[in-house]
Amino acid sequence: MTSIEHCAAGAVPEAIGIVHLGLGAFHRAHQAVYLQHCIEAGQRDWGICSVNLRSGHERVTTLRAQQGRYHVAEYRDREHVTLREITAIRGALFIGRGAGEVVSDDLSELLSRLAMPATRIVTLTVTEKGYCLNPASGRLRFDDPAIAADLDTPERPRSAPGLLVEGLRRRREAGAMPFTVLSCDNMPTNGRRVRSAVLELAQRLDARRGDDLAGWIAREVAFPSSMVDRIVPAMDARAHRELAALGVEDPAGVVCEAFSQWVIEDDFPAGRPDWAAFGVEMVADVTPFETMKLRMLNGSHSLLAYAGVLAGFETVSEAVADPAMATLLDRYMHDEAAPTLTLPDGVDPLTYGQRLLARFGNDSLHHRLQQIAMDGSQKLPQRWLHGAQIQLAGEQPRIAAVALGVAAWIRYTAGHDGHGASFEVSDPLADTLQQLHRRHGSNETLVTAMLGVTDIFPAELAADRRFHEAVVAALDRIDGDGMTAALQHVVEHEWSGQGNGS
Ligand code: NAI
Ligand code: CS2
Repeated sequence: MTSIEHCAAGAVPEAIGIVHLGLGAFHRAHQAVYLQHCIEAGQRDWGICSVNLRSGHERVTTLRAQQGRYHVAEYRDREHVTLREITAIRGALFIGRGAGEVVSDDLSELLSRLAMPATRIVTLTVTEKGYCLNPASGRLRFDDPAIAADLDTPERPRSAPGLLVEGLRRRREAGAMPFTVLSCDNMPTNGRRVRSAVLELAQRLDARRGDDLAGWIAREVAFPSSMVDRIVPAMDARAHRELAALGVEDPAGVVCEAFSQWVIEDDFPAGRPDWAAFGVEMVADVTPFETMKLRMLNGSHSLLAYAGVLAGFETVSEAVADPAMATLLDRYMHDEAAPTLTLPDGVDPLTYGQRLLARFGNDSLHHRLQQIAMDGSQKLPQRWLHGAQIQLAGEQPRIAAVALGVAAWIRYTAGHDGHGASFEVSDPLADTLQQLHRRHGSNETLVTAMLGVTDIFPAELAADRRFHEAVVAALDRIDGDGMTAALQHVVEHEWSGQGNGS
């Protein structure tokens, strides 16, 4: 019998103070929930106008039809759920095209909204690829079609960096104070990354227009970094049935875990909600939190995703229930990731890791491994590779789990799961990776070619024989004996005799 705590919305925002780019599941279950608390407490100027670019037109129309009202079901476990009603999203816009045609275009409205002084913060969850950055270097990709288009028509931008640049240009023109830009995506130093993307684009445009917008942005605009954490699986028919079982028919509803964390650098010259009153940690430097979360949580998630799909599992909770998989994650976190971190004050890596394993085991969520496996090219550097580089620079490098992970990712990118079924690899670099699979017959040359993709792998890591050999050996084992046996081999040979959490 599930016990349901109902939290009905008691207030609606009176003004829109935040424009959000990326009206996905995570935004609805994380940022909007924190803002709901603020609004309920009387901070009524912090309503959100949420925007989808390129994809998610349906979500915008659904939310509009519900006047922005929807539900979030937060599961502690199967027996305990909190059902919240959210009214924080006051506007929903879409700018994009469907099948080559404009399906709906709220661009003018969005640009006006960005220019309004009432808009004091622009937040983003556009996924890693939405920033149009080279994942390894963090530099803006001028060859990205969205950036190339924005360079041609900067007043009609379509990319996230293009919208920020044009929005800020309009603010400067109107003599308005700039908005603060707050990235809430899983990227290292996400504030600095979005800042450099915006500056690079503005500089290129300045050179054409004889302007110094980039100089103004560099001086005037704040780009605090943030660490966000809450597991929010993509909504599917099963999750909607669960909502229905709680008595909620809500096409815009979201199901997630009860845990939630948000750590933000406190740099908001134009003002901000009093988030700290509702559990948000406002800090001077978010780096230790961000690095810890990316390597420990997201690094483990990616291990589960690639090894798990090849081993025939479908969801996170199923995969982590496998003892060998749980040992792999435990040892990865403690032996490989934790030693590379400067931990935030008071955080014990052992406890943090054990809590992560418990969260992964929450079987009230149906978190598909294929969702996490998406866009690996954008995720690997910050989740595994930076840590592996630190390990390899040390005296006793521990890289067995990451090497197994990279080998599993390589095999995964061929597009066949543990049951032999084919799937489409969803990744901006999928074509490049699949070409490499077609060109290289032996694992030795395939690994060399894959590690040679400089958009993902730093040259120094690709050239490290120890890393290369470990990946080839793991890939040979996956191909020869299967994923389950390859996993068992690592667990027995690398960590035999060590219990979980030791
Ligand atoms: P989602 O699939 O529900 O939404 C993705 C959003 O990104 C949509 O609004 C989509 O329009 C937008 N988007 C995708 N490609 C884009 C592009 N090229 N340019 C501009 N916008 C683009 O995914 P969800 O769950 O909302 O996650 C989004 C991001 O939030 C993640 O990539 C991650 O960085 C962050 N996040 C997600 C968590 C989760 O558990 N779902 C937890 C912590 C962070
Ligand atoms: C996941 C994350 O999809 C993924 O790649 O690793 O979105 C994860 O669910 C969140 O970061 C949890 O906070």
